[in-house]
Amino acid sequence: MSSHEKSIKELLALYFNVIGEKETEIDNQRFEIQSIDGFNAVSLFSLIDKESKNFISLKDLQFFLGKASYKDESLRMFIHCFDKNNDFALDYVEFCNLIGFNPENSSEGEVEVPEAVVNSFTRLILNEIDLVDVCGGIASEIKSRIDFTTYEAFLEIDSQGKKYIDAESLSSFLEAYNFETTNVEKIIWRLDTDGDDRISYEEFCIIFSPH
Ligand SMILES: [Ca+2]
Ligand SMILES: [Ca+2]
Repeated sequence: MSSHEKSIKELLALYFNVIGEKETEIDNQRFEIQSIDGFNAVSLFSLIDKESKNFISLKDLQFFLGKASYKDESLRMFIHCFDKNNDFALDYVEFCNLIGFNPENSSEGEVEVPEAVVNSFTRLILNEIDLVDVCGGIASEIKSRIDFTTYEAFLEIDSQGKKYIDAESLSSFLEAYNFETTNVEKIIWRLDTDGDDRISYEEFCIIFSPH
């Protein structure tokens, strides 16, 4: 590492790049889980939802992860990423989104969950928690700069004034900092909460909210 302190713009580019790299890794993990013989989304959900509440809580995930090492706060943040209705828990559809599975393809049955599925899903959650930690660290660093304002940062990326960030504007931004642009769709998928394939200013503000 050089002693050069990164500029806000450099940190922003790094933030998006980290998401792209991690999201690619997680995406492979999602694919891996579903290709394991005996994978059944309903059964995996039921295994984690210990008391058949029809949702997965933080406690359920703590129990599922057992002795794995992670911070509870990061686990909570990770749940928040997939908790569309903000009730601090994951229902079946939110869970399916997490593993990239179409809930319409669910099949009945409380079959036993293969060990390989449990292990693969554990790795997926730990990867998700890692993503929360690394990105949270970079976002904190950005927010700690006294000359940072969310709107200026947004305009740096939305250089054409479209009022949203799409694959095109994000690619140009990352290119300017010599980062790969192959993962831009995955980055947008991660940060797009309303599913229009764009990052609006409101969605951008969520990343840097000053709580
Ligand atoms: Ca929820
Ligand atoms: Ca959006």
